[in-house]
Amino acid sequence: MKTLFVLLTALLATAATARPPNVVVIFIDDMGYGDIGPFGATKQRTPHLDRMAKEGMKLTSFYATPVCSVSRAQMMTGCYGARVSVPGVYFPGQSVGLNPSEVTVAERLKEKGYATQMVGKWHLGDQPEFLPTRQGFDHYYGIPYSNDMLKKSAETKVPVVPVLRDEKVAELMDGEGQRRLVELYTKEAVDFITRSKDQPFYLYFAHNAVHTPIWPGAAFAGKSQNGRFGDWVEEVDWSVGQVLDTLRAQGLDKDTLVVFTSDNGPWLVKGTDGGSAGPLRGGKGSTWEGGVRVPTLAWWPGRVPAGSVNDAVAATIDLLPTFVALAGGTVPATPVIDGRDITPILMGQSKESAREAHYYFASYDLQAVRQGRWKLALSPQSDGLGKNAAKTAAGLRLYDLDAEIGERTDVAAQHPEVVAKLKALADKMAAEIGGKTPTARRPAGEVKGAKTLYPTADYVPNDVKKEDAKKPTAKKGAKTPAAKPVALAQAKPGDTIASASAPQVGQKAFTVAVTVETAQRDAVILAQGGLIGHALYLKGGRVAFAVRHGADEVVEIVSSAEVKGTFAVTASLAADGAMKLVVAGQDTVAGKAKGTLPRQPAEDCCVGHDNGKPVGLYGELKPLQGAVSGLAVTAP
Ligand SMILES: [Ca+2]
Ligand SMILES: [Ca+2]
Repeated sequence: MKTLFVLLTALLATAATARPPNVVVIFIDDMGYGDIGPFGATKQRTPHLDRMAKEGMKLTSFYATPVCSVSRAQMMTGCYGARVSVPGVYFPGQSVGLNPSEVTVAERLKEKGYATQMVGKWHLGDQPEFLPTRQGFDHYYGIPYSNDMLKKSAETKVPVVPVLRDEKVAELMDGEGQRRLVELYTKEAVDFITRSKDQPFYLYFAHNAVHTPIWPGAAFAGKSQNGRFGDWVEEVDWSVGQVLDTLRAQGLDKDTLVVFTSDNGPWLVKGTDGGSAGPLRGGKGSTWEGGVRVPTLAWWPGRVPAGSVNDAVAATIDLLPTFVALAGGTVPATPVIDGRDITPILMGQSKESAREAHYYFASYDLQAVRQGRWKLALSPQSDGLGKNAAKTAAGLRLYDLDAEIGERTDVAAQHPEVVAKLKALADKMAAEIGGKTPTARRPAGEVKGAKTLYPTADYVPNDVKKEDAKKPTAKKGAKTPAAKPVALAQAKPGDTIASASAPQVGQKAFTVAVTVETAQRDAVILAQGGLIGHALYLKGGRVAFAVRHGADEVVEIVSSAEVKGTFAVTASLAADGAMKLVVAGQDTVAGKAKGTLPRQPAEDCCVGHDNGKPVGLYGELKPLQGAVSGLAVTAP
């Protein structure tokens, strides 16, 4: 009798703890709301995603954040980026990253016995302490940041990105080499699934596609009706098909939840190399819907209702608690997370958001809040990163997203009670984790002696950069270094000068002079700064000069004639904001910025490239292949 009882108990235990589902997240970089078939794309074909949607659920109000690293932090921690001190994008060799003490979804699933693998773009810090293998992943294969963050190899002088296997550089990949990326990543993902079929597994598959530069594989190049961007979307679709087919072939389709989503909206300033936000306003970098609402599908045959659509508000922050719940675990009450279990939404049992409201942060600035159909905008919003957009009116604006998804009509005056309710929610959240004096923000990870993952010829040590980053916050009117001409005469394309050592151009008139020799029609000549700064570049064969005062405040002037071969340029910004560009001593154009730059640009001064937030309205962000001479930035 006793034996039988033990046997029964064992059987019941087995039934109660049936194998938890495998979890696969396919995360695309910079894919817009309108870029795949299930969300209305017609220019590129996505048959595998079309099928995934037919067999699963379309989530039409699913949110990432305006930029890469923040969305990835949210996915990993279940928290808004502002809570875990991930406000923006990380660059190679930075001393900061997602704090290793944060408990990631990979760590939580590993605790539950999952095999964990990450393939692709990490972007939560590239120092060893921050890598996926230190955050719960058994193994890692991929580029640890964006595919446009190439740095010159010290050995070959060729701009490359590193492909890591676990924590070691497996390959240094140049631009053209990225044509192999989707295929390499897909093989890695398929191998992992095949190898792990006998235990629950978590695969986090984060493509570098379809972020610029656009490098579709040879089999896809020239095949779509939407240029190389469409080609790369079609290759990503192929990759999704490979993953789903492998799950079917291994008999794992009924045991696996697959979520397909993107990290932010399309990078609109990239033109045909950027995607489409469909009916939404704005793109990457924006807290308008187009910047953050992303095309999302959930698939789990037999569990997620086939062919369903759910418009409940959900987000990357909800994935951690959902996966942990499906794995039979619970997320502890502390440290606090922002996400909630959305299993009832995915299973078609609920059309209600699992959270009281959704908060739209741009860095630490809480710009908007959504509850149900209502979205209250609290700050002026730009249309996107590097986009020359009209600045929106300040003040509270209320949009009815059910009535008008494109956010054009402010209905605040008609619904004062909704405005008041949402404003109160926003104030509470902003006090907690927004702004400069939050009450509940946790620290970022930080290491000493940061360096790039491979010897680079164009890297400025991080501790120098950090000091620079502090300088611009000096109070207005504070003493700036003695004004004197800075000799850049020795600088070559590819050189980077840290902010503190760069020409001091805050709050003063300045002139850039240079002679350029190149056959290119699009290339950066000089870029100083990011959200604040100036840039000189070639755009469609003409010379352009841009002065930027903020995300959506940039004035660009362009020479009237095309240039060829070797030409001299001077560009100046006067104390009253007057801009002047003189090419070859004769072609003169003028413009008007709102004044001098308010402070010294925090980002680097880059010769022949732009390594950070784009200053100029580049047609194409291409490094200069050619020579510069006599480069000088003088601030009298
Ligand atoms: Ca992105
Ligand atoms: Ca951790």
